[in-house]
Amino acid sequence: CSSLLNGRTSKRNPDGSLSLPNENLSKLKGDVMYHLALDNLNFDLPALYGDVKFVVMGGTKYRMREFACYVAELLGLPKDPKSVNHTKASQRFAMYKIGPVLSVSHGIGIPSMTTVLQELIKVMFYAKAKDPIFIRLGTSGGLGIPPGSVVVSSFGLSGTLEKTYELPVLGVIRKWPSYLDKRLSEELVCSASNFDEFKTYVAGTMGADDFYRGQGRLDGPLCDYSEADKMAYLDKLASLGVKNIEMEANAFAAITGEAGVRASIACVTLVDRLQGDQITTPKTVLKEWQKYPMQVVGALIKNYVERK
Ligand code: R2B
Ligand code: URA
Repeated sequence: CSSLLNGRTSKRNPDGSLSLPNENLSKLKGDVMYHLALDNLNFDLPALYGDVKFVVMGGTKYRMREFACYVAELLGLPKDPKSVNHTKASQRFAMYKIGPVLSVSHGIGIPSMTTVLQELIKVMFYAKAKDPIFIRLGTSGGLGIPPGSVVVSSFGLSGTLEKTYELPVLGVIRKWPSYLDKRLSEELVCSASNFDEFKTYVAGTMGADDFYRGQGRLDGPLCDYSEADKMAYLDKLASLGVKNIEMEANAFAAITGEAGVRASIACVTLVDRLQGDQITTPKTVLKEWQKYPMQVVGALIKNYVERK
């Protein structure tokens, strides 16, 4: 596979650093990234994060610490010496830095994820990081594929079956396209070909606003549709090229796209939603499966570091 990591979009400066279109930022005396407990007056962001190439995000603090340790081992770097959680003061999320990699938790769902994502984009902007790549590592429910498979997302689909991210802004519903970087996903698939333990698919991913009814489940505390309705919905998703459902994909795709950062999503599937709703696989097995997207992204990062 060839290296495709140096693509550009028009939103970046010639040196690859981000050029954000929000003119209000230049009028601020200082900018506080509140949920990361960082700001650009008291922290030397270029010195701290100017060398970051990969911002890897995932739901839980635990998983993102594990990913940081895994990357340290892979790159032969010391494990985050004092287990430094760079955002500890925020008491919200966790952020670890290993060489050119930031490993950051984002919680569950679009509002939590987009809050951290937008602050991380600003950190990369102030740090003048060159061509930073954003990747979400996640878990999901699969559609007609074996649990324990990896899906690299080509687009995010909204709960209303559009390839968009919808947000009410100033009282009006706005929509942005939710496609991910094609070449980066090809690179991830190429990395995945190093592993035989799991299958990897490139497909659409639905970003639902809820785990239960929002994903057509029958097992929530509230349910007002039939099993036939659920199956018709899941079949419709599958016919639109969707192979997995999680809770962030369309927003992650849209915000990174609008900000001009290259991005991809690699999720493991924990259940085949065409077979059931509950995740009954033992925790030990789930923990093993959650390593699969880490291995895929880890291989991509190692390849980049070795070629540099
Ligand atoms: C996948 O798993 C979480 C819900 O269990 C959510 O963050 C997601 O996208
Ligand atoms: N995460 C989700 O959002 N849905 C699933 O079915 C599994 C994990």
